[in-house]
Amino acid sequence: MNDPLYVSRPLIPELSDLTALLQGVWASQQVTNEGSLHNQLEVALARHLEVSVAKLTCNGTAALQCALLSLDLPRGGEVITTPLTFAATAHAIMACGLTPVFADVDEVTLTLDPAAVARAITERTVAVIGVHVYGTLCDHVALRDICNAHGLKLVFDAAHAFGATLEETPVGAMGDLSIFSLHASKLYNTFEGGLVTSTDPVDSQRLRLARNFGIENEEVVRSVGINGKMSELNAAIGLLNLQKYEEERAVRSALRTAYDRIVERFPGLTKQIRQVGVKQSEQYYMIRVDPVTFGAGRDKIYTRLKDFQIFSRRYFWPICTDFECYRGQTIYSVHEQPVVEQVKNTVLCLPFHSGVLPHHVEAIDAVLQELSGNN
Ligand code: T4K
Repeated sequence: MNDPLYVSRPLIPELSDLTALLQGVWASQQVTNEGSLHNQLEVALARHLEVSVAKLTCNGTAALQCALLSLDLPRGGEVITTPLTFAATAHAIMACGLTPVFADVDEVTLTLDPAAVARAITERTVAVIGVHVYGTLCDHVALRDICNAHGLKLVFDAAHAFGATLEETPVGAMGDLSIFSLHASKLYNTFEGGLVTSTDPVDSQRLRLARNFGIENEEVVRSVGINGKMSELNAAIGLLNLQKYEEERAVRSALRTAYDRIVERFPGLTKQIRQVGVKQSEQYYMIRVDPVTFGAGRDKIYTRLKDFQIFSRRYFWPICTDFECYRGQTIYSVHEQPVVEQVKNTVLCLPFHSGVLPHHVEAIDAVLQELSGNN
């Protein structure tokens, strides 16, 4: 039996490098609460992502919560987002005492459709969260225009888009705030971790308050906050992985090209869009399967790959409005049937990391050939 091949594989630093870096932490006994490595990593990430503010958190969900808390939005306000995302996006809105409202996705990019957002706006709307899903970037200019016109805050969930750029614009500089997940499943990771970025230095102190219970000093709690802090252990991993990350990204970029060549051969399969002027984060490789034209549905491919110990993922099916907690909520759309209701049954993420070897790619190709032959 082959070793299992998963959709993600964490980038892990050398253990000897990690223990060397942790010597100082052990000596100082400052293991969390804005320790030295944590602060070094914030400086390094701000430089790397070309933003003036980069605030670390203990995970991407906490980053979303800290971002929303830092904006001081009125309780019960509505936040428009996409249902084609990880549960965390909607849950973070709820956890901050706000209400998620779902809008449809664009047919091509699968990111939040600005026209659908415009339909979802009410007098209670306070913010929009766009998700750069699979690393495909939202139309940040159109979303900005809508938000400006209605006085709304704009946040980007860039959990999948670390390091992406659109021409001169780094992803972390889009919107009012952007959040990143640095979870082990992410190309650039700290095992568990998150990050909020901004181009406005004023946000720095608000975000620090939000991730540390709102504590300003020993005597003053300024605002509502959570424990969203990153430990020195995670920061050490982050510093070391920052040195290794571009190498992994280059491997994935080559794998994307190899996958694209295969996918292009099959009518009924659509490869993930390559956006003009975008340097991709290389977080996920997503395909869409049209069961009629291809000859088999997405689930058949998913199941058959498992026979070869290849574990693809149907991210993000089920979508948020299929979850019990959001079921029945409207998906605002400019179409009679929301695009996302059809798309959710067609998306499949293939294993995408440097552990994917030529024989894995051949096995995936063979499965596609076998199933497409079932026409
Ligand atoms: N916004 C968006 C758009 C997100 O996608 C996410 C997280 C967030 C916000 C919230 O960020 P965090 O709070 O999580 O930082 C995984 C991740 O746990 C989650 O971070 C991620 N998105 C989501 C898309 O994927 P699962 O339930 O699919 O994880 P799991 O355990 O099945 O891992 C996926 C594969 O990765 C496994 O098949 C094997 C491999 N793996 C995973 C881990 C944890 C490893 O090889 N080693 C590991 O240690 O959610």
